[in-house]
Amino acid sequence: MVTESSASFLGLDLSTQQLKAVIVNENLEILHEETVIFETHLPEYRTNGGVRVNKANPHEITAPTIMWIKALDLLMDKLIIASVDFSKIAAISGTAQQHGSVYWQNGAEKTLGNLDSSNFLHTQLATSFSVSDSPTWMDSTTKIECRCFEEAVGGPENLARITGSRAYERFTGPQIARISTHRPETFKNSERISLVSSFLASLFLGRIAPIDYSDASGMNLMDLRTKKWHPQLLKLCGPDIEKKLGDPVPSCSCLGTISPYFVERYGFNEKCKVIACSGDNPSSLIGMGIKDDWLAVSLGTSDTLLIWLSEPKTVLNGHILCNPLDPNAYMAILCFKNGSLAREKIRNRYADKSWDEFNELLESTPRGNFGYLGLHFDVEEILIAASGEFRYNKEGKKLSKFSSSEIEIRAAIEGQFLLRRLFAEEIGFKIGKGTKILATGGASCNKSILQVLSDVFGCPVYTQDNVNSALIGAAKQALIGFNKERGENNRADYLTPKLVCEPYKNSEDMYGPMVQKLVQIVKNIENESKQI
Ligand code: XUL
Repeated sequence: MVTESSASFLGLDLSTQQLKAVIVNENLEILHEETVIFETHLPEYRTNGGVRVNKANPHEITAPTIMWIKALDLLMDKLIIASVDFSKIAAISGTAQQHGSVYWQNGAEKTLGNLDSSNFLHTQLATSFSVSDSPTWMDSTTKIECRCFEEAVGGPENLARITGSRAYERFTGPQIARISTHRPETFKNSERISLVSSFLASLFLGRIAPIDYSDASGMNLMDLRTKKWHPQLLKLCGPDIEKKLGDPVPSCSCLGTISPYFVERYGFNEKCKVIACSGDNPSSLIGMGIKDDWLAVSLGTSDTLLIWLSEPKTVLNGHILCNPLDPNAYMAILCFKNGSLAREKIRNRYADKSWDEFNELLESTPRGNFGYLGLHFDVEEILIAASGEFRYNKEGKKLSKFSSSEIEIRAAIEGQFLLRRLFAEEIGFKIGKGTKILATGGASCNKSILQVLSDVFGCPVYTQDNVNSALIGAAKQALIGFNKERGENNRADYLTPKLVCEPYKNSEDMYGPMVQKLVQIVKNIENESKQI
């Protein structure tokens, strides 16, 4: 019997490269953590970083669905070896890469409900998928379908207003439409279609789990405001699609109790609750504990900004999703491809590959950099259709290079954060007295870089110890869902961010006008790139 004092919560993260589990207590203190890395622990599936790129069509990037299930079998064994007492787990939830899709073969739900607890999941579910390689978020094969989605509702603006995003190739609606037109028989033989998150929940539930509102808003299919599938868009996905998808449910809903398979095989309590799983970005928002006065900035290979919004804005750049913590609120995601790789390139070129030297040079230049600004798009940027290096002086005149390494370094870092601020404000982030930034990801350990972030946004910057916010978010979803089911409120915040730097007093006088200038610069860059 799960008692109040002994209850623990299991969170899973089915991401592109690995499957992770964390077990926490009611204070979100970590009791156990285990990982299965697809490429190294499951080499038989021959993936690179967990995915396969089709040599004949490099836009097609998939992952073997059954590999994810075998990873769960392995992960459960690792948790047994770590002496986890499964009977104490009161609730389970999960997070997964967004947009990817899973196609269940006719009859799969019956198999899922009648699993033999003496055998692995992956052997029993080996023939349960009509599409053996799941399209992932990295896939970009759906240009044609994207056009159809936008045309069906009168253009990209309308699609963004209805679903939160203009059509994106990795979004699940266009992905499903591609399968139904290219492989109509396969589509017909698909009893149900899941997102990767709802697929994960289904394994624990023993039946096909519904999709939660937040992850559903990454499909170009759901009306953000009504939380219902949009009929005209649904039609583009093929016959009987409504039945195949099922109705979306509020995030953190309790879906039911754990399947007998897990009770018999691992000794879970039969009352253990399965809470709706979600996408990694919504789960990160939960894991970081941010509220409406916070901006989360993840400084990784790419830089991602998560923003709490009370109203959905219609923008062509970025994504608006349903907020996983508040059904009346929304969240925005802004993804910038040129993050750490661009910072490292600058370090290698101008600071002799040393972060110490880089920081020294960055700190030796004045804030505002005499008006010199640099934008480095080594790979084509997502929110600006451009690639290349761009340098400007105070008057907005284009230059081919700056006069010193320190000016190059500050220009590049200020350029990155000014650009992030421009798009964050455009999508509805309001910088005010109480606004704060939570920095995560690899570069968040660099205080000199965080100081520039703080100055450019005019907000204090915090960090927190727990790095895998999506995973901790999944465990928190389990806790939230469990408490909701018992009619109890949740404590708002469990994690305690640490203040790292505060903006200098006059920073807004410096950077406010620079953001304004950037509006025209971005327009010029886009026009230039169109002409090439
Ligand atoms: C978000 C997106 C990625 C994936 C990564 O739109 O495509 O962040 O969720 O797992």
